[in-house]
Amino acid sequence: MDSIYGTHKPELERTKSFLMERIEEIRSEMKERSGQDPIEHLLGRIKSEESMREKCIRKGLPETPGSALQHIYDAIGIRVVCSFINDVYAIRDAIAALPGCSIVREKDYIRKAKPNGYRSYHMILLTDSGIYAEIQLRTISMDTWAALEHHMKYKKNLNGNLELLTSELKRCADELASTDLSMQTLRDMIYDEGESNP
Ligand code: 0O2
Repeated sequence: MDSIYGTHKPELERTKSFLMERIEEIRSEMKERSGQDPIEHLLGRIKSEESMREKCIRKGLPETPGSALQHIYDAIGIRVVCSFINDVYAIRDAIAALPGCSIVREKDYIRKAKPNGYRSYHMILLTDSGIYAEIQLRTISMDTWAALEHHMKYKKNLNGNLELLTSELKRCADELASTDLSMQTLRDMIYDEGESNP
């Protein structure tokens, strides 16, 4: 079977590397300025053939390179996981200012969480070479929660417990969000204190 990406896989790999290198540069600059690494970890992937085909079907699109590259925007997915919320927004601003690409769409699921408790900042970028990429920015807590919720979605035999699990996950998401805010406040206090007492 032909690839869902046609002959464009190398171009996708190059664009993914280009964007990840730019984010590493943003990371180094911020680290040099503040003395702290704003990123806990950075991941990039090309969506698997199977997952892209499944997404085309789900969206009622033909399983073609045109759908995968022009109508679905996350053939390239990059995840930036930060320790603190302020770093998420600082990196978002730096990505928005990058030459060589523009923002097509943004969703702030941190300020406005999804009803299930999902939190993350999503950006869809379009590079000057016409390739789309989805960037997800989130804190470690948000990332841990999303991973667990993702596993639950694919786990069978939860029938009886589904309602309880869903409401408990939502409760955990809200508690983690509140802890993220407290941790940010503590960090601000530690560093403000440090600056006034050199
Ligand atoms: P995968 O397998 O993770 O890539 P889209 O479907 O992307 O065209 P939509 O629905 O507006 O448009 O996208 P949204 O809301 O920006 O979400 C896109 C991606 O965010 C998802 O990709 C997930 O990775 C993640 N995401 C969104 N909502 C949730 C959620 O409730 N829980 C978890 N764990 N992740 C979520 P895919 O393609 O659905 O899946």
